[in-house]
Amino acid sequence: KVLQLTLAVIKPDAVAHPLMLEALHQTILENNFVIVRCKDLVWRRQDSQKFYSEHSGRFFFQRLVEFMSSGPMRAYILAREDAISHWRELMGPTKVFRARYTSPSTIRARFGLTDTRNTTHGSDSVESAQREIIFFFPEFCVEEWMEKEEPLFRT
Ligand code: DAT
Ligand code: MG
Repeated sequence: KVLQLTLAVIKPDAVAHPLMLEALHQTILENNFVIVRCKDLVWRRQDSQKFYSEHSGRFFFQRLVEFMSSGPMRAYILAREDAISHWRELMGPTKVFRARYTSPSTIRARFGLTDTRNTTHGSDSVESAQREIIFFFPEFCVEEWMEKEEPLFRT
């Protein structure tokens, strides 16, 4: 198993509720993720459109863009063994109602409001993690971090 970085985002619906934000932050810590970077930010519509461009044309795209630029979000770079799949497992299925049915203990099942307002984002592959980390943290260099910091996790 290898150390990975992933991008995790707490979306505006969850940031709007301080106790939910705190619960999600605790979930990150309890699951042995190292918080490499963390910041709060607000997207403009253009940021939403660019980040989710793969979904442009889908019926939910406008709703998604409006929602993601509707208020503050919190973004994390998280490090852990298998960080990408582990965070996705904790989030559960994209669709909140499916999540409640199939995996009720997941984040989206517990806190999600609708299929769009589903509380959290997580990268889904090594390539998307790299791209999304740069999207949120343009000053962060993944290669440099791996070179300098990754050895510390082995000792
Ligand atoms: P994920 O966030 O699990 O990677 P995705 O990449 O397929 O899911 O979609 C991105 C976001 O778009 C998702 O978190 C919420 C929204 N979305 C996806 N499918 C949807 C649907 N069928 N109805 C409403 N919103 C949807
Ligand atoms: Mg996705």
